[in-house]
Amino acid sequence: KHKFWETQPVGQFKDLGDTSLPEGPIELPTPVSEVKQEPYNLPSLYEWTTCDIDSEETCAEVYSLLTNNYVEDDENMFRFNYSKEFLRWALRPPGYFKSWHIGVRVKVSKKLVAFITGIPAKIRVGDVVVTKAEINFLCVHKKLRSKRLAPVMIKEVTRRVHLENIWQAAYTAGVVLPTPIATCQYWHRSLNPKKLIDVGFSRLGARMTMSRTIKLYKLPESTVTPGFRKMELRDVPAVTRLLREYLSQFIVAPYFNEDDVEHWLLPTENVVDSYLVESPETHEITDFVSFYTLPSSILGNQNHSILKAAYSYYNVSTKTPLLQLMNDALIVAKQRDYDVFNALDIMHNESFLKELKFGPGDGQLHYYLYNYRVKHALKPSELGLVLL
Ligand code: MYA
Ligand code: JJ1
Repeated sequence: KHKFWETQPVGQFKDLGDTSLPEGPIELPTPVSEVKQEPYNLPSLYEWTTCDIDSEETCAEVYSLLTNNYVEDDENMFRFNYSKEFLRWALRPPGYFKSWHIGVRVKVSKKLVAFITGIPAKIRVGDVVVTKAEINFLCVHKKLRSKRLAPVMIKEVTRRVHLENIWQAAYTAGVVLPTPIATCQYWHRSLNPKKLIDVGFSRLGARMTMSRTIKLYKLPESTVTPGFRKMELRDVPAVTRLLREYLSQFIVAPYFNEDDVEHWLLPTENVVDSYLVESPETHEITDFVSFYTLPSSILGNQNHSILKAAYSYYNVSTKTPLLQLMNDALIVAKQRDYDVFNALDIMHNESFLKELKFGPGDGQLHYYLYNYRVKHALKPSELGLVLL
């Protein structure tokens, strides 16, 4: 059934529930000198390219490939539209490798027709800290689908990760593959219900009118938590301490240092937004909320072409109730004209989703590890990791 995935060091469906298998790496590393030195073979019309995402021209090519060919919902009404600034942020964290930003071009025309990326990151699984690659943005042009290009791209990124002496990876997908470590549900909070209904993102509920719906989702004009403000560079040490302590309660979570926090959480206009609560008395930083900006193209609507979506990222509550913190995040997102605020049912998110009028979406997100077995699948609430 999975001709490719059956050959890979991932948990196999047939091993589900076999508790005799040990937790940890499935295959042992080999010396880097024994890693295949040449790229995998592509069909003869295509060639590998390393994408220099710093180059405006290359970044625009990647942007356009993804904008026209990346992930859609199950009814093909919306397609992720990651911005160029977002791609640069997502692909250049501390210690990134340019060689892990891999494209495929048509030899004759040089047109970019496929893409896959890795970035290095540390993750903690139980008590074990693992250096891994996070794989994302796997995309094959619509006209080249089902030709088994994806397995070649996955093998090639694996080879380049191995060349850096890294042997594990994490990734997420909307499709079921062997074998998810967790399956999470998307939830959506309407901020601009009229537009969401007009474009088919949501529907008018039974016995609801448009004006009752607008009233239902109304939010205060301004945030309510005293000491709520945008995160700044000077906050990096305190936010790192807060986040590390908070993430230690989840079974799988990133293992962030200050450089990571500066890169991933310091606000970047239209990419990532972070707010914190600084106690007006002690000036202590007690709470934190963040979201990233990922618009979707609206396919085939006369009146609207872009859906502006915020995605819940890392949130920490120690003093302010998480419910209140997230309500303030919704208020900020509404002020900034987002149409919808999305969240997964991971970490402690279940505690606010229903009360803050999020509704379950029709999409799921499956989390995977490559070459690392976990004994039991995790509940979403045991997961402390957000991939972009
Ligand atoms: S998830 C986002 C994926 N992208 C999209 O959904 C965009 C729209 N779709 C496409 O561009 C294509 O449909 C893609 C497949 C490129 C997805 N993850 O070439 P094919 C398997 C993994 O004929 P195509 C993200 O970016 C499929 O089961 N495998 O198919 C994370 C089959 O194998 P098998 C996938 O449709 C990516 C084979 O590919 C996925 O033309 C993580 C068919 O190949 C998927 N999302 O192209 C990648 N979809 O026969 C893994 C299909 O066995 C990383 N397939 O069932 C692993 C870790 C690597 C590093 C390790 C380091 C140590
Ligand atoms: O956005 C998603 N679904 C929306 C739109 C559905 C349109 C028809 N298919 C949805 N809307 C309902 C919202 C409603 C608001 C009021 C309260 C009740 C709910 O459900 C879904 C997620 O739910 N998104 C996708 O399907 C996109 C793909 C998700 C998989 C992503 C793979 C990521 C790749 C990783 O790198």
